[in-house]
Amino acid sequence: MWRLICILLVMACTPDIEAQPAGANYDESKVPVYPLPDPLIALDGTAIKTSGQWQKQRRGEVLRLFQTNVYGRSPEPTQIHFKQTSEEKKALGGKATRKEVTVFLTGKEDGPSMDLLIFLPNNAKKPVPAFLGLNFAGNHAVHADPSIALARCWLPNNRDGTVTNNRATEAGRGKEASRWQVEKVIEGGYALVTACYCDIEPDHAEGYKTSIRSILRARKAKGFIASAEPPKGAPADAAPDEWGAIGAWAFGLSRAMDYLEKENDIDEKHVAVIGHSRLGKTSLWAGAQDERFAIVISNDSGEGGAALSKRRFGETVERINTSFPHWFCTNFKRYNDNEQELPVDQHMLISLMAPRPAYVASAEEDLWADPKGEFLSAKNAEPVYRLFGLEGPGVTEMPGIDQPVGKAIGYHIRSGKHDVTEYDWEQYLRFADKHFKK
Ligand code: GTR
Repeated sequence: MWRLICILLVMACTPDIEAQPAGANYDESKVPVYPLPDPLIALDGTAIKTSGQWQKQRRGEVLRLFQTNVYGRSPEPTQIHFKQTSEEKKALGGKATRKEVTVFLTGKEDGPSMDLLIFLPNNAKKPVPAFLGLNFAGNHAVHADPSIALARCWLPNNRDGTVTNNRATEAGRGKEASRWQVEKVIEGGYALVTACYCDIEPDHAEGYKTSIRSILRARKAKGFIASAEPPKGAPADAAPDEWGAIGAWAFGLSRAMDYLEKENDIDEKHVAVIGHSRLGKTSLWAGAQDERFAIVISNDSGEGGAALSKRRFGETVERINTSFPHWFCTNFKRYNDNEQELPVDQHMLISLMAPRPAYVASAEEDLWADPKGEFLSAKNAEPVYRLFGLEGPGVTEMPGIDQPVGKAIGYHIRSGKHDVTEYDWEQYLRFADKHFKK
């Protein structure tokens, strides 16, 4: 009886811990000693002291380390072709123009495609700055507007009836609206551009078979060397540094950007790329590779996103590679339970955004994503931003709950759970106003 009472007492006192997946370390005192690789020491030992040296020598090196060890190499950009499928000039009660555009990723109408949903503010001087991000549940889930086309792609089944037989249903309309805050974005004078990530690759271990990953590989993969062990979540003869699903989704974001360069109403020089969770990992990897993204935002991206892997707090490399064998390249599996051997950590991914503004956000109850590790990544990217005369988070200690900090690198830890909320969007809009509307 006493034992039961003690267990119940412990559970009542640790609600955050109980809300997280079991079997992970949530104890700060168990974080190992973890020397971080120095972003400012090049592979040949040169100390990087100027922004010019960073841009010429070190940036490319760091990018290659992430390609080789974490996300894999992406193929060359393809030539897209696109078709507008709808336009409503009086959307959101007249406040916005809503468009839908299909982007054909290999330029061919019988090839893979993604459906963009675009909201443009009617009362703003064109071209407008924009937020671009992938969504989890289909464009129709982003806003309840019944004219938005239902997602056509494979989606994970959901017992709530929003997806059956891996197809979207009417019940899913507006399901993710709180995560997108369309009205707020429009009122702020920004466009919102989104597509469903499963358009680019269905999110499961065999998703590559029907995605752009296989289609481009058939054309371009000659240079790849097969791995010793058959990889999971990738073709049997995949090279150890061949791209995974995160690479494919990031590739999709870059192709969306190709379209935005052709969209007259959007100012392509002021596009912020945003993503939540696995799609936050994706927005970071897209922003690292494609410098056209003028602001890069990571919302609760955690392991393989903004969080430092070497801390082994919450989700670990082994856990993520086991649950999601298709997300990263095969080489990343070498670091299962072996994070200390990683030649990079995620502060170096944030560094790749410099001098462009970046924003990292955490949530207090999202220990699985390691909020402190996310903050430390932002903080340890600061030396690279300093080469450009810029300040990062600015503070030395992690800020309190709901107290945003930072100049060129913004950071906040919000109260509440793993999610994207109105509060998060308020911070991103303020950050974008500061940098885009100077
Ligand atoms: C979790 C995964 C996290 C995060 C999250 C999400 O299951 O462990 O890395 O990506 O999914 O995307 O919602």
